[in-house]
Amino acid sequence: CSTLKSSSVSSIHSCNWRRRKKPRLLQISAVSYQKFIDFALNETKHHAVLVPSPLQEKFDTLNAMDGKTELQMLSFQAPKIRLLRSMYIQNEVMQVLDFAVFPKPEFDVPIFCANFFTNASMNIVVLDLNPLHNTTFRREYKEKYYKGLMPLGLKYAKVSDMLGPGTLLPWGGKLTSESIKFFSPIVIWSKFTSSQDKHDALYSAFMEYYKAWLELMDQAVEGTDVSQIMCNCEAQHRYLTWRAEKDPGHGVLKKLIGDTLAKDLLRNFLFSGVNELGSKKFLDYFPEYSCEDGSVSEKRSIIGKSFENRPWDSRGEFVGNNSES
Ligand code: BLA
Repeated sequence: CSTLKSSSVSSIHSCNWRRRKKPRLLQISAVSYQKFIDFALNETKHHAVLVPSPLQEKFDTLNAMDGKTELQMLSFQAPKIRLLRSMYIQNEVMQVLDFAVFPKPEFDVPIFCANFFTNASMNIVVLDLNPLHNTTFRREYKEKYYKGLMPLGLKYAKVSDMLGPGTLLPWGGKLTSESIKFFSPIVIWSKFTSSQDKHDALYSAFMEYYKAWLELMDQAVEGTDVSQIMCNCEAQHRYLTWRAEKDPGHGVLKKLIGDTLAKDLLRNFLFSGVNELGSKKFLDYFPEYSCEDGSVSEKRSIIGKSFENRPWDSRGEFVGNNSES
């Protein structure tokens, strides 16, 4: 199926199908994340001198085992950016973007994170400035970065969460509970069927969030306190360790390029730094995943899924599941 049904077309009241309004169909080929990448790279060039990352030589274009899917990888670095990398996957029935920017450990700026998965029936979207430090316990970190971003977050949260179902980028419902710690109060987490309006809203959110991130980066002052830099480094390593092991995209990648290549891509490209920024292992950070024989549990979540609704209030205070009925 190469067409997507717009969500607004079901006319269940009509008893005569012939008279139904013609559904507005969105071709999967009409969804392209290429323009997101082009925007981000162009915009970054206005703020920093990007140079290709050494990773670019090894990770460029990959053809999947099905002979129909292409994976395109891009990677850069800049004076304040340890790694800007993008992976764009496309075939006739699927479009995936995984775009992230990791600051150098001298900077405690959040990690820019855009993960969009689109197939014929569904879009799964995470867009965020992932905090390096916990925004509930490290109040000063939350103040420093998210206080000023709350209006932006609210603009999209209002559109998404407060007007009820059928609106632009609604909260995606329950998710792996462990993931929420890696998200900020302004995260856009959404699941929706494709429509032009929703894809336009997503592009606009992406542009605004990315510009906001670039401004944080512009203002960021290089840390000189060694213990602070080490703390940033460990926070980034913990994040990379989590994602290299438990990211929900693993299954799709393994299917496309096989276990060995997928693991290589995850550890040496997408979450590059996991082998270099620290020596702790997954179970050192997340001991609850330990099996009796000392191996890492294959489960994605130990706690299970939660957060039916957005677990932050309009001031960005974590309210957990309180808002659930
Ligand atoms: C689903 N992707 C999800 C979900 C989340 C994310 C929260 C819902 C399932 C869950 O609760 O785990 C994304 N989770 C994130 C992100 C972070 C996190 C960004 O913890 C960051 C800290 N998604 C991709 C890529 C692919 C992909 C590259 O980003 C495929 C190559 C696929 N994501 C994908 C699929 C699902 C999904 C297929 C639905 C399947 C599932 O829920 O297991």
